[in-house]
Amino acid sequence: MVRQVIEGLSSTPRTLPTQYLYDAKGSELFERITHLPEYYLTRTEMSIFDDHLDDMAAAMGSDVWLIELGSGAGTKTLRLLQAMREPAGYTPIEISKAALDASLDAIQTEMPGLDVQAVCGDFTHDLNLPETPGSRRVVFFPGSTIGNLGADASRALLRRLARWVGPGGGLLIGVDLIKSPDLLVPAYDDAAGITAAFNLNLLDRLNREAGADFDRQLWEHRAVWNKREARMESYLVSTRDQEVHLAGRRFAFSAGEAVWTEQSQKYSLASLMALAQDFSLREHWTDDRSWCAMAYLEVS
Ligand code: AVI
Repeated sequence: MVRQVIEGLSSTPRTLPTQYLYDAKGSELFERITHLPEYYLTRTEMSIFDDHLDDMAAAMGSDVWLIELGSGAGTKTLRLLQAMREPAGYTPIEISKAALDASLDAIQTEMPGLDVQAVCGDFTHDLNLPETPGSRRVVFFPGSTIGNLGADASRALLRRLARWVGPGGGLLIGVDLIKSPDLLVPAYDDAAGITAAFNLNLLDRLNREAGADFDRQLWEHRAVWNKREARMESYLVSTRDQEVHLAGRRFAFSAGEAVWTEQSQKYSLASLMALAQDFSLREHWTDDRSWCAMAYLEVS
């Protein structure tokens, strides 16, 4: 963490590593974000699920071993598994042991006969997956989480997923579609300030875990729509000239200087498929307003 933070604060523009937004407090704040009136994403994806669950299960076919990336609470997954025709098994991949255990409890209670082989780990790294002989693998990756990775990392992940599932294997992926900044900016800068608290919590974590001395009162959250790159960008902006210390180093910030903490890529189907070069688009589903999409892709 210390190495990554020093690297980020020494680069131009300055950055802080996105993955550290999700400590216990950050995960709790993100859960609150998903219920905010301005944050349409979770609700909209759920409506696509409600309307098209059976179509998704049908597109995936039978005898499928479902692999889920970042399974979290796993509410959608249980419904998907129940809609699938005799799933061969289920592998949730989740970095948080506590979240993994909670989702496994729910699945095992509701579907006691299902073969479940969980992996506690980081799906952005190569992992050893359980053997799934005789069944087709489909990766389930909802929530537009791919949008937080950046183009290079998401391309690399999609390439790895294609290897994991192999020829004929699939990917059911949820993405947030390009839309007006009038909707996007409030979604990432809500009136109640929960997204601001989520972003600022990163500073508390770096103080606690990396020995930094950020004063969170001297920083502000900012959300910006980058039209050219089709992504929302979150920053922490220094409200005055100040110095921050970390691991024996001194970082000077001027008033108004912005440190980039997160990106949320927005997609068209074409831009998604340009990243997912090993896959072909089989089917996709959207909501009434075409705000979000679930796409089913297969390795040809
Ligand atoms: C998890 N991820 C898809 C969220 C997003 O919309 O990019 C994270 C988030 N950051 C601020 N609000 C939500």
